[in-house]
Amino acid sequence: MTRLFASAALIALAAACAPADTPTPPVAEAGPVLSYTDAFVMEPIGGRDLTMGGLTLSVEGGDVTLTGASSPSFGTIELHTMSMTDGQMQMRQVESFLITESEALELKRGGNHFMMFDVGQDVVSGETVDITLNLDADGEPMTLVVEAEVRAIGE
Ligand SMILES: [Cu+2]
Repeated sequence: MTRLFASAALIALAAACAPADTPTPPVAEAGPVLSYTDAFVMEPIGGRDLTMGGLTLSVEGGDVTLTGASSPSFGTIELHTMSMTDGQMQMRQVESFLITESEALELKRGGNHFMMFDVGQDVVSGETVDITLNLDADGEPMTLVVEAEVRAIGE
């Protein structure tokens, strides 16, 4: 009787450790997995032909580097940082941004951001535009298409 009880408890424990609905992929196939939130683009102000955008990009399973971005809605997208120079905020183009498991990449107004040039007619507040992110995962190129919401100033 004692033996039967012990076996049942062991089976219950084993079942709890390996729930059937969460299969574990083989380690060899597990690469970095990206996810994003808050992808946006600002509607250009006063007919200007440039604007900025951002998103929060997280990774699990390894570090990745964001090396660039492109979109049918823009001629060019650059990666920019903001820094204080002689008491003035200045932006500067950079080659890449690193994203690690412990530190998500946050591109936003007033900080690191996407800079967009040659803005298409479809970049209108309330619409969404697709942006393709080019990434590098330890030498392996990756892409991620994100859907960015177009916002007007004040939204
Ligand atoms: Cu900029």
